[in-house]
Amino acid sequence: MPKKISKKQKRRKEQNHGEAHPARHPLVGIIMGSSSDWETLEHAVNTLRELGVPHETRVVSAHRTPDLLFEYAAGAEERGIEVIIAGAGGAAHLPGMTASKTVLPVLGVPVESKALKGLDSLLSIAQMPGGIPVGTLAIGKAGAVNSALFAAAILGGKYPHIREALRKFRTEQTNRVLATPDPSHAAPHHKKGKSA
Ligand code: RP5
Repeated sequence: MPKKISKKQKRRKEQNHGEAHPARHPLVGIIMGSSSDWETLEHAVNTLRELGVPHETRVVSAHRTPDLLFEYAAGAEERGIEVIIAGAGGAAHLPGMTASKTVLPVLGVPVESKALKGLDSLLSIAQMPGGIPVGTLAIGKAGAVNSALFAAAILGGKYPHIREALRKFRTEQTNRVLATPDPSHAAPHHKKGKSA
């Protein structure tokens, strides 16, 4: 028999887009190999903020703090994290090693490296052996933004308000493109090299 809920609970549920208690604890863990990766990963953070997705951010290095990496990855599920975004550059082992210690979905963001422009990061993250998947995004800012959108898409199956936030983001993006059909009249930031 369905459980009876009070008027107050019903009102709160309606305000919360159908969920009695929308999660306030971090659902997405964003980790990065170095604080130098922040200028890339901050785009993931900004996008999650825009979508209203609770998240946490940490520097966790596969090479410099391997024990912390194991602790973070192994404990994330128990702490209520549902998706991990891991960004790293160069010999980017962080996303793969994280994925090896958890069954949570891990999204890898290849950070653009100085020596090889992020191709090293991309291949290190994408070329996982069969059995331990890492969802690999594009190099740099575009990958960071998309990792957040992808995390929201995953969470949207369980949290209707996140799915609706994502739908709104997409509609607004479409409307922005349609609002400027002629690039010769566009604002200066539409010039080449400024997009994600
Ligand atoms: C990787 O090494 C990090 O993810 C970073 O992209 C790269 C360089 O780190 P720093 O030398 O700038 O700390 O582990």
